[in-house]
Amino acid sequence: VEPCHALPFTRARIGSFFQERPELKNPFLEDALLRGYLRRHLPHQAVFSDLCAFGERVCKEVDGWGRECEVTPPRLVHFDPWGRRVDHIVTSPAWKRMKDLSAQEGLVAIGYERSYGEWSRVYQMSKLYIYSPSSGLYTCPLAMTDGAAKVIQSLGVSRPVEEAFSRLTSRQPESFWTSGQWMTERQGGSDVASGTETVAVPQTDGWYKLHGFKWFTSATDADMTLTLARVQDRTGATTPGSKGLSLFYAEVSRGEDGRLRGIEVQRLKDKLGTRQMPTAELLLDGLPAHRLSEEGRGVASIANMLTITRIHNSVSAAAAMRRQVTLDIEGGPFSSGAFLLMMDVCRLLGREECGVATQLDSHLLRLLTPVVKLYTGKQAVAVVSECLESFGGQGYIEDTGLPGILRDAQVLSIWEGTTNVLSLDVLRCMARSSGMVVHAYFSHVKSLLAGASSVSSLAPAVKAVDSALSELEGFVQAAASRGPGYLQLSARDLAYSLARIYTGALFIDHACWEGASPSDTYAALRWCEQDLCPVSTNQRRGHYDSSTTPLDAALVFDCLR
Ligand code: UCC
Ligand code: FAD
Repeated sequence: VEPCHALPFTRARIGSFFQERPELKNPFLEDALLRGYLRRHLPHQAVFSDLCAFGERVCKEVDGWGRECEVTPPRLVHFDPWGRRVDHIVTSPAWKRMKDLSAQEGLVAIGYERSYGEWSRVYQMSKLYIYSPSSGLYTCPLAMTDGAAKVIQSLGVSRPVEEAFSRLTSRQPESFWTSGQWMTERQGGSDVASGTETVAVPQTDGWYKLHGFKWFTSATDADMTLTLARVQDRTGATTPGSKGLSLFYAEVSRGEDGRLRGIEVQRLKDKLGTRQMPTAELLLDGLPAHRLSEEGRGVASIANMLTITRIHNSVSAAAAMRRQVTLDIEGGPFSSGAFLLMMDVCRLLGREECGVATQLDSHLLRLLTPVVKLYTGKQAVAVVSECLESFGGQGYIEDTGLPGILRDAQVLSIWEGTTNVLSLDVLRCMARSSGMVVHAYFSHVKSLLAGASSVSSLAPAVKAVDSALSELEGFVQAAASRGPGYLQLSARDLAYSLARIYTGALFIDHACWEGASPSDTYAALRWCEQDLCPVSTNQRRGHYDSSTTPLDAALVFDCLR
């Protein structure tokens, strides 16, 4: 008989194999593509030192706070012990530390200080990219804060929003403010033009009082918000549709009785993911507000906020994929593609904000903002899911922290405009620019390819992008004569094609750079092996023909039998 101590699985012995816990290392030092991109475009020692130090802070300190936010979700206290209504949203100490950190590290401020001119946005977004997967979703309030600052700056930093602007862009934790973005109401968040019921009642002092119900308000512990409402005339009437919407600024503050001024927090949402962050339903019952836009220009005025938050969304999507890939191995080309596309949009944003954008840059920024948001949002769910699976059963175990990444990824394609709605936004900007946006796209992709014409190792990739581009050109010309219905049916595939072809050109361009590595070339070749122009493939299959639509509907609703 073997002595007991030599036998495995006996008494207290539980076997010798333990799966290694994935260890987070400095996300800046671990990311060759990020460092390569910055070496190429923003080779400032101070930026590298800051990102390296921040990366160290993220893995040693901040990542733990992010986990603390996940396991200590916010809760709502409606009443104080004596029965008085307080509507207090209690957040974790880690969530509060995230706010201070965001100010100290300049996570919003960098975009407005513009110390690196047109590359300041690339610097800011690089920092957010490192931070996002460890942030406990604090990137959500930061996105809205950035968006609010952008709206105020574009409409004019004057009273009474001067102070708000300086707080939103402050590096001092004691003065730093975050903003909300209250758009969605119960009748629907995509079509805010018909879904918004909130009314703004003019007051004698020039301010307004808002009455309405906001159905989704995230990071509701914010200090202020931007929101939409319909101004009532003397008879109490309002204008329906988009033309009746105006943009308002409101502070979230408490009166002497401790109650929120003009707001009741109905409840916190019980969400699939993003649990680290409060998302509330709010009754606005006389919320004091200042009208920021001209009457009826609410949607056009908040569009700047949408641009910024959609870009932040893409940063988070690319970062989620990247983090999963560093913890595991799946999804490499997708995470790199998302990075290049997202960074290029940040580059364009920086150029526009510094007044150096050409017309082509501005058209590209308008077109690529919905494209990058919708494409990376969808990719993130697929890539994160695949990475989870590669951990086997452990990927499904809650206290590994892995499932939360998948839950959080799912929201990236819903908020800030769903995939369908952003695909329609692509059509909107194409239609309203009399062909200029499309022209900018084609000529920029061609110029990126031209730079690679003599690089033989990239020839298959160049050929693939070039032929996909011709197919896309053919599709756009043919679709123009078939009316808006045809384009709407193809809108998703069109947006995906725009994303894949443009990303292919960016991969090629990056691989041509003298500092590029062989793996950059390989990544370009791999990216370009996929169907780069699904809209053309599906057009050939007849997917958008009028005869196909009723069949598709029948298939979905199962009435073909
Ligand atoms: O979800 C939300 C917050 C989540 C938390 C934050 C997370 C941030 C990321 C963090 C990372 C972790 S807030 C709710 C977001 N809601 C949406 O995104 C709404 C989605 N729906 C749309 O985007 C629709 O397309 C609408 C609402 C914009 C459509 O409205 P209208 O009124 O029907 O649109 P119109 O009539 O076509 O356009 C009205 C004006 C036009 O300007 P003018 O009048 O000058 O011609 C348009 O050109 O608005 C302009 N416009 C735009 N401009 C419309 N969309 C845009 C745009 N995207 N960019 C520039
Ligand atoms: P709907 O608009 O009803 O859409 C339902 C479906 O119909 C979607 O698949 C959509 O793609 C599709 N659809 C809609 N219109 C069309 C069309 N014309 N053609 C084809 N398909 C269409 N909102 C805020 O304002 N502030 C916040 O802080 C905020 N935080 C959020 C936090 C979380 C966690 C979530 C999940 C949502 C949050 N939202 C917030 C709301 C979010 O912006 C909306 O959920 C989103 O815009 C979609 O609106 P909806 O939910 O009303 O869906």
